[in-house]
Amino acid sequence: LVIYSVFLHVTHAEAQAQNEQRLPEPLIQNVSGRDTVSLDGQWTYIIDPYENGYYNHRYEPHTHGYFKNAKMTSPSQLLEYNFDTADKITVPGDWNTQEDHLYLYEGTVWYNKNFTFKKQRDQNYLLYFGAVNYKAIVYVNGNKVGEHEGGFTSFNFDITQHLKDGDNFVTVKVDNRRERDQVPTVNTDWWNYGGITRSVSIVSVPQSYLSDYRIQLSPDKGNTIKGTIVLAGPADHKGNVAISIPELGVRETVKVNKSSTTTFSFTANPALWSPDTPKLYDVEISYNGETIHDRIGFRTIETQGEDILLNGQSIFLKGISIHEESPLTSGRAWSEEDARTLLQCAKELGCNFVRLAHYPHNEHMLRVADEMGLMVWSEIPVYWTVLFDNQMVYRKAEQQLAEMIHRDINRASVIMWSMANETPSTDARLTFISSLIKQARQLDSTRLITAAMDTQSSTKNGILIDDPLASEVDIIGVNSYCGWYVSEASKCSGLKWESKYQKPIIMSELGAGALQGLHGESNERWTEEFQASVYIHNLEMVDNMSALRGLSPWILKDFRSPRRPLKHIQDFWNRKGLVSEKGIRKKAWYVLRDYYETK
Ligand code: GCB
Repeated sequence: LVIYSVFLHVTHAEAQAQNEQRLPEPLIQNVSGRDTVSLDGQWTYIIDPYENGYYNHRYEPHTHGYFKNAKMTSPSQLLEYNFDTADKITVPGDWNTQEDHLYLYEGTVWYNKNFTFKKQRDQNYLLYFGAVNYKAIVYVNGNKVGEHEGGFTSFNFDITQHLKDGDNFVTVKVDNRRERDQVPTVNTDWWNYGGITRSVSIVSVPQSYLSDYRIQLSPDKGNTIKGTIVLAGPADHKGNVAISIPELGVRETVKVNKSSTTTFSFTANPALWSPDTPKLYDVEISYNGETIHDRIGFRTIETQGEDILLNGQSIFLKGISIHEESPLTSGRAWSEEDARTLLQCAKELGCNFVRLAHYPHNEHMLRVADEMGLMVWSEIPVYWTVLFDNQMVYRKAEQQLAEMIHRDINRASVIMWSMANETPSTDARLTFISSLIKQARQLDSTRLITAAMDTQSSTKNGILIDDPLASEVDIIGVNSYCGWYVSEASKCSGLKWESKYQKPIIMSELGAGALQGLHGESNERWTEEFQASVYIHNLEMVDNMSALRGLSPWILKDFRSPRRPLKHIQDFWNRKGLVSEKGIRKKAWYVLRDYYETK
């Protein structure tokens, strides 16, 4: 499994101007378990709505753009930017909630950070970004080292040849403009937070290094741990990879030859990971002088008819949907503390499952979910109406899918990959998502595939799940807003659901909006009573769905959305949270919590 950061958006002119050919680089896994130098903290930034630091007045790429970080060397010199006197911004973090004038900004912002460095002999250095929304062009000491598209996945570039002993600087052109041919496309229901939204670090690796590994319980043999190791780097691959799991008495040596991928398997009897006993094992993997630390849980996941089996046992997924928004700072969430607060909130609701909507969340979320025993639905932002008949768009979606799977392949919590949310039932979309599914299964045959669908048909007394996409997935996700966008709450309990497919169903969304603290009758929209009533009736409804194996109502916490302008009620917040943006519980919280207590 080797995933490459693809340079999707280099125009001919750009390529000429930069005049460079770079080989794609393997994506590195588990950066927190390696030797790193953090570049988090204060950076300086320049807002550049006209991309003046990139293009000249003929709209050709500059050879001396802002990435050169030029300094005045004589009093007569004309220089119209200066990172040394520019304003400061914190990385990681979105720009929208750090500066009032950036709240609604969409466009280019240049980031710069000065740092000192000391190189070690025979080491290679990878500059790693947890995520940059949406497009990043990265320079080290004025030299372009690569670019990346996609706002929620990690990427890295080998910067060894550009890094010096002593003073260095890294410059990033970040552009969060929404475009029709992007993934996601222009139209979503969440805030388009721009910036370097996750951590940045320099990872030190040997000349031949382990870029990627997977270690998991064999799906078919209970007492076997199987794995793959992938090597990368400029030097030849040779020697041994040592894998140790001290608590299991495992000390395995895997011989590598020149080829970059080696598989292995060994006997072991780990205690299985589950929400009740989220057992994780310390794992150490050593190769060529580098030792990588991880904590890995072992479990199996499969479906059988309409059942979902965790470690061979049928389970019901008591879930909640979550956006990656901080309960602490009210911007994009990125920290371990954010992850703990959000997931603890889900635990208090009685959840054993979270749907991380609608894009890959930061790695802390998955690691904390591993620890807390929360099963995870992880998704790529193929949302609503991306350009399904466009090959380039497909490649962008596939790249994000590969990057998501690659990063979290060793997380026991992740039990399913979601390909899409609420896409229209057309032929082009079916082809597009079916290809994604094929790709996902190739990259990871050990997890389940799902997609959230809102394309059911009406029947005389209910709803029929008949979307052809449902025949492609392992678990059918259904988004349905009975009592909010359609019908009335009291009519929902009687709705009869049928499915053409013998597969487990998850009600991946249901819900209603309420302004926390607003009270009234249960038929008064925006009151907590209205929301609670929608929940009461929908929970009665889902109890009659025979193939239902879980739910993840919409949503844990109110979240920012430009689609929600209603003054004094929404004020640009989607109010379907069970808790307010400040974390205060609404009535519907207790309805769902009580329901989960009975399950
Ligand atoms: C949906 C979408 C979700 C929206 C939600 C809503 O169906 O999947 O992203 O935020 O409805 O509030 O309308």
